Amino acid sequence: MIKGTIIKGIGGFYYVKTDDCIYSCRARGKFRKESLTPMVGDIAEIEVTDTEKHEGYVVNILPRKNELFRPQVSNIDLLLITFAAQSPAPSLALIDKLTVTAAARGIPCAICVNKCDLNSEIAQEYSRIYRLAGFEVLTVSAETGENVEQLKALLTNKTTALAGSSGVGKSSLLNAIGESFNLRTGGVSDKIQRGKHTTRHTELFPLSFGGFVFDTPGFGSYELENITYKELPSLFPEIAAFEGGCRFTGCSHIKEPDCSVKAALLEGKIPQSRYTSYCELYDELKKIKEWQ
Ligand SMILES: Nc1nc2c(ncn2[C@@H]2O[C@H](COP(=O)(O)OP(=O)(O)OP(=O)(O)O)[C@@H](O)[C@H]2O)c(=O)[nH]1
Ligand SMILES: [Mg+2]
Ligand SMILES: [Zn+2]
Repeated sequence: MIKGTIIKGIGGFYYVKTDDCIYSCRARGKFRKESLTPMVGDIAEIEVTDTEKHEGYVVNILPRKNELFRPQVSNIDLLLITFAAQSPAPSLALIDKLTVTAAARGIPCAICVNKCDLNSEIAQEYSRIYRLAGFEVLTVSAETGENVEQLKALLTNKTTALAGSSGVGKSSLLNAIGESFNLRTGGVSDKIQRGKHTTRHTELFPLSFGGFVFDTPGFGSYELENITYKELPSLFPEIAAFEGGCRFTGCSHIKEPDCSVKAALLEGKIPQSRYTSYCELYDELKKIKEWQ
């Protein structure tokens, strides 16, 4: 039995990179029985069936440090939530769902605002919002190379997954860091300002300067999973930071009087867009709870 990392999964085959080479493997039937699906990023134990053709079976998956279902990745150190300053215009609601999901799963995240060449003013505004919310933010351009050195520094010596909508430039950014990945990139449709879903599969790449990075397919929408409205305040770090002073314990920070979170919002210490996302998600999650 040998050990390797699943770097790609396509059509029932898992590509497992060991110290020597890449094996294409199927998963043993026990995975179906245990309803456990191998994920890109997993450390797998494989049984080699053909040493020349580099084929085998995945027979075991080592316990995951963490996992995300969208994008589907495991064992990451950082989720780099990526969006474009414009083209496509970002949905901050979607970005905030990603930060909440990462927080719920205990995964550190940072924000990458790409295409700052197209509108540096608005890129700075997004940067201000997410810095105020407590995140590390990069404003970059895959096109001009602006701050790509900072991106490389952030990626060094850790395993990072780029995540975000289609067309924001995830693959372009990985091409821009100079690692000869030659990833396919696609345009953004003019009419509806949406990406073309160019990247179809999640893939894990080694970095020559140390570390690993996942390129992932972009999404059009994003839904929260397995999160309750009660835990939502703790998943917005900038809200959690102020909630100690509310008059009511269990304050929702929406309608109650004497709420220290709303006071912080009025003082400009919490970004308005983040608070709006919080209120929308709170209502959404509360409805789910009421149905059940
Ligand atoms: N102006 C400008 N265009 C960019 C920049 N980065 C990427 N693009 C363009 O944006 C389009 C989409 O880029 P991709 O790298 O394919 O985007 P992606 O996030 O990988 O998209 P999916 O694979 O569909 O999820 C391409 O036409 C790129 O040339 C940038 O910094 N500035
Ligand atoms: Mg891509
Ligand atoms: Zn409150």
